[in-house]
Amino acid sequence: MPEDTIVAPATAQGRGAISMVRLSGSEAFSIAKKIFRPAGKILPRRVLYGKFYDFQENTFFDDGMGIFYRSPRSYTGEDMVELTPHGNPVIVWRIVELAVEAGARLARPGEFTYRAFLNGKMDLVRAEAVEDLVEAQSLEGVKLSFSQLQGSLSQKIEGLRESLLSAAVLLETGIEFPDQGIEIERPRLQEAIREALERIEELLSLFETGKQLLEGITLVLVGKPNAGKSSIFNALLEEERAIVTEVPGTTRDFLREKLIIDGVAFIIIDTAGMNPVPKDEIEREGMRRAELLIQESDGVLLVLDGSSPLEPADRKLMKMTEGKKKVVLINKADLPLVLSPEEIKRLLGLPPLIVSAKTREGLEKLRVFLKENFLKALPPQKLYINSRQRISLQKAARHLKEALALQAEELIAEQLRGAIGALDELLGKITPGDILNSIFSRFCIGK
Ligand SMILES: Nc1nc2c(ncn2[C@@H]2O[C@H](COP(=O)(O)OP(=O)(O)O)[C@@H](O)[C@H]2O)c(=O)[nH]1
Ligand SMILES: [Mg+2]
Repeated sequence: MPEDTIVAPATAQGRGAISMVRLSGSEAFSIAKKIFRPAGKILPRRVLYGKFYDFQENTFFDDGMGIFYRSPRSYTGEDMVELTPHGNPVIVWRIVELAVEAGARLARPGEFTYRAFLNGKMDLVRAEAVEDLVEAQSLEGVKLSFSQLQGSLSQKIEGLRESLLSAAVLLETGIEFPDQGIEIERPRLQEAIREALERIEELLSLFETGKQLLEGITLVLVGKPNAGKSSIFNALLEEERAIVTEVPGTTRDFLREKLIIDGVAFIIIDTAGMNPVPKDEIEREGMRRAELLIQESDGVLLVLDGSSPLEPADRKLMKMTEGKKKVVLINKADLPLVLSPEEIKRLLGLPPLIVSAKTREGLEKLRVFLKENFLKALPPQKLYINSRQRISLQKAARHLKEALALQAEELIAEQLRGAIGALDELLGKITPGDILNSIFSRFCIGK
């Protein structure tokens, strides 16, 4: 079936040295040739210099490079052209317009990758890795998604699927042809299932780290009014983002900023109107929201004012953040210290860091501490799973656990098939269309 030809800018909007427009589909070459006039013969997969031609106005309007890819040797697996004019959105959109005029259709977000998936160029896991690679917030996240794109997870899943499939086939053959003497060794079967289950649980354990590396580790600044939360927020980010005032409780909304420490992204959140001893409904609401934020975060930075004694507000926050991963900061170390670090350590069971947002004393120590304490160990094999993949793996694990508890061979075979189905779903072999649509429409490439 000849697919319609799609076109879209492949680079982000904005000005720069160059930009790229991509075309894919059966008419990609003929449409591109109307707009791009190469100096020489068109050779596939070669960088060609040429001029951009406006066939409506009969003028040349730019020059640059073009690459023509013959199906199936292209990103999408279809005939594809990449045009690289100068980086001006006016030029980019004129090329897109002309391509549409010549018969192409504007691509939907993610459609190039969707076509690559449909044409067997990549499975669903790799397609998702493309999106993660573009969205990753830190270098570690980039490395991780690139490794995923290379197929590290896909290969693991394929391997699992193979071993479950051969177990299922063996079982089913034994059931269907009982007199052929196919002996199913139950202990070996159990062992195979148990091993598969173990490998799945191992993959499931990667979820959190992957999320942290790709999206960043969220940390909420917690402390009574005037403890110095906003000052620390600013000092960490080295810019005056949050409003620092002498009137307690003045920061009105949540501020989120990204902080990269050695290639790892942290999302630091400065809370609004956090007052653990609320005076009115607004402050009560602020506190409710802060509590939700704390629950959802990966950890908290508990800020104490070192220049004044502990107050009920401090104790309340300590109680509220009990069991949460945290760093305790004794701030305002440039002033005479009233709080005793030993007492804080005794109260909270962990040694506080002594800092000053004003002089920046101790902030470097804080950065090192964050990097070393908040990231769960880096995954040794550079694997991760996203929440969609986690659901499929959980489903597979449930089937395998069920299989281990069963006696009748028919029933065990059925559970194995269920587990294989869940893995197929993960790889996109049998994923329903609406799920695929929602996955690919998230892509920002080609938008
Ligand atoms: N001396 C001193 N003052 C500080 C320090 N950190 C914050 N402050 C002051 O404490 C007050 C409250 O700070 P702010 O960051 O707005 O506190 P928040 O309510 O917790 O966000 C301001 O007057 C700050 O200048 C510090 O390290 N040393
Ligand atoms: Mg503040």
